[in-house]
Amino acid sequence: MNKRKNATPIDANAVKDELVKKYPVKVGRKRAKQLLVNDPAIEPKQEMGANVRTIPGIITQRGCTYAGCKGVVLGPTRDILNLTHGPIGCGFYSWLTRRNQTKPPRADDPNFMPYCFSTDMQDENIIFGGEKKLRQAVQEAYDIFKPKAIGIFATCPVGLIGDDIHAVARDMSEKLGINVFGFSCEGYKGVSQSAGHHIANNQLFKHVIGKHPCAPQGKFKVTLLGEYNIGGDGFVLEDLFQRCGIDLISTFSGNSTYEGFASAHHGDLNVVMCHRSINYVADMLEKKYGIPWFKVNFIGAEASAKSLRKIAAYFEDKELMDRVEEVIAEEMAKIVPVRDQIKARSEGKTAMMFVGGSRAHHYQNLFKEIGMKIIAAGYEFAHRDDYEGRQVLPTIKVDADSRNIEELVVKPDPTEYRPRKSPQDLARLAASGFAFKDYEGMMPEMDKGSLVIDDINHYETEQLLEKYKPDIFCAGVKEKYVIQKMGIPLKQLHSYDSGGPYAGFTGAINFWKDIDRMLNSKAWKLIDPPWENNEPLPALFVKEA
Ligand code: CFM
Repeated sequence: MNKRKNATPIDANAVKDELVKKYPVKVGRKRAKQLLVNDPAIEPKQEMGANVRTIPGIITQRGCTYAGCKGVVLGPTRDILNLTHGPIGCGFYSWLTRRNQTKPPRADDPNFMPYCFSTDMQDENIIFGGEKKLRQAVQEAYDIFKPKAIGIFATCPVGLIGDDIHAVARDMSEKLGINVFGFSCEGYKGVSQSAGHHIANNQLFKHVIGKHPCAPQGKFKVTLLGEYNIGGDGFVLEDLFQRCGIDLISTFSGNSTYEGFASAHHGDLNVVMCHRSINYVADMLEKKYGIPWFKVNFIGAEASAKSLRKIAAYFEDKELMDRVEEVIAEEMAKIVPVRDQIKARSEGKTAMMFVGGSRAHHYQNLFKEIGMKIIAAGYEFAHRDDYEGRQVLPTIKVDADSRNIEELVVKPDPTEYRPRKSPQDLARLAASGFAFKDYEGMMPEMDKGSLVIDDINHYETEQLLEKYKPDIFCAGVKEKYVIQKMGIPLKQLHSYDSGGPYAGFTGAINFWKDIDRMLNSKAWKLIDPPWENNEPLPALFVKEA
């Protein structure tokens, strides 16, 4: 047995109390609302504190609003020229570090992703204003690349000095005759990158979606929302859909194009992968164009099979259903031997995962399929609905920070609204077990007694590792090396380290093989974590009166 394993089971409530007690009283009170010992059966349901400001001084895992807008939502689109108006670091650090991939079908198709565009603001632009420089940059970008659309992204200093990026966008759009639009996604605009997703999607909805008049060909037209082609996940799904005979007309926004966004209103179904970043787009597409949506999950073999079956059942087409079953059978024949072989080594091992706004939930499936146990999980920036389920939406308190982010009022389009299913069809499908517009969230699927922590910080992470000694920890690059120095392997669930794809069936095999290697590497046992040999240095966060 691993010398670092605990002999007795851990009392999660005691761990929670201890974590919270270490803080100054006011801070502890706030953190206690974001730290729960899960109990899915309890009534009334547990309420998770989420989407609130990180307390200053705490080392959070979160990113900024600009990152969520420019890096996450628009980053994977290859033919919109994304121009950061700001200091060079903002553009540089949001450029491809997420490993989002793209594949233009022809060699001469536009692909701007290998470039990082920025106005490179200097002190004099901050003092005298940067609009002139921005105009010049848009002109220069147009002259060199002739894109069909340019997106302008505001960074913190732009908001502080008051440059009007939208006025520049309007003028330049008129002058150049292309679609130029701005994103007021200053880093401080919201409490996390989640606000940036919303700003990005609102602008796409206003300026791009619905602009392409010709409907793409296809019998079963689907748009995939919230799949960002990290490590090639989107490529796996494109292939899977094609083999099943499902026509993927648009993805938001993995391997995406301007035309794909502009054609999304021609789809007959929207399926949502990452609920956090895009659920409002699904709602708006339904209201404006009459396209129903439901949640899917292509992380995990069982989850992928279930999602494919759900799509086929929606279209109520026997041929499609049969083809989907054939593909699932082919894939499962490859999955089962690998899964069982790895499961023999991984069964009963423990994992913790603290990532983003959807993967801390989705990846639990992959671990469970190889018999592993999730002892603690949490999101960086998700909202209560991602933890507790969408039924809590009407009860979420709108605070000053969320009021800061525009909520679009959407009405049925006078010419393009066309309900894809009649109310009777929807009711019949619902009666057969279909859950439209629904997401149950992470907590109902987690074990009783597991810890759920929102916006975990570095201190809490270290404490969890020391107390629980999990077999693997999943987070991002900021955490990776600190945690590995403690003798615990860390799998990056943002960029997948250098691995992936992890979506669909082939992705599941890739993931299990990577996890198997990490769990069974002897290297970790050679590292002595600091708590084994060193006396802890006593310290207080602030001196309490
Ligand atoms: Fe959605 Fe994402 Fe995520 Fe996200 Fe992200 Fe990401 Fe993520 Mo990193 S859109 S919420 S802002 S699934 S970049 S592809 S991995 S934190 S869990």
